[in-house]
Amino acid sequence: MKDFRLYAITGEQFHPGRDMLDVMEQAILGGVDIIQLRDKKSPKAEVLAKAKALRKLTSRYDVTFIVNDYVDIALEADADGIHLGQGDMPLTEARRLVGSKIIGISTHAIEEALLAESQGADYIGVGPVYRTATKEDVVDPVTEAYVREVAHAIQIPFVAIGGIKLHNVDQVLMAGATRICAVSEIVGSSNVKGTCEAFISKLEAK
Ligand code: TZP
Ligand code: MG
Repeated sequence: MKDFRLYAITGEQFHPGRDMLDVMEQAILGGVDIIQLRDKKSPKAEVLAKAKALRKLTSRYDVTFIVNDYVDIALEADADGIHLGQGDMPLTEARRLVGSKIIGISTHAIEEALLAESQGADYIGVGPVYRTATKEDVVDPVTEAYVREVAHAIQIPFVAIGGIKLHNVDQVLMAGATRICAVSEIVGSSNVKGTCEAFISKLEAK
């Protein structure tokens, strides 16, 4: 897959009254190079419509586009890939359906990371690094120790996620992350583009 540094995920609850496509375009203009549609609430037809709109937007900027949870929507919207959690469709089954598209897998422990890598995941998510209210199910933070562990043990790209803010991202980079994902800090910002630019300068300073 095309490599990336700053990964943004949609979180419409963080920007009431603002258009999701506008927010994501500001994120792209600020330097985000991969976007995930994550919508666990809307009816599927609406998720599909959002996926198609985001596909158009990301194509215009040559930004990678990933759909969370829904393999069928990823295929129908011609996303670049899908992102699956530990409780979703098994990676091997997803691979049969999406062929060479990107498959990202959420991991919370080194055994999950190694399994995802051995089964052919294109990248893994590592988190939640810190406490976050964005994820509905309560999961204990994996802490910077898990980031350090993955950085040593895994060859495929990994992205740190969960509670990452401008004020603590340096610690995550110090632990060995070179790719960062943030939801609330980016889409909830009153200056989405500026926040992304600030993340990028920290990633570049590393
Ligand atoms: N997976 C692990 S943590 C998380 C997801 C989707 C949410 C991260 O959101 P935030 O607002 O950046 O803490
Ligand atoms: Mg999922």
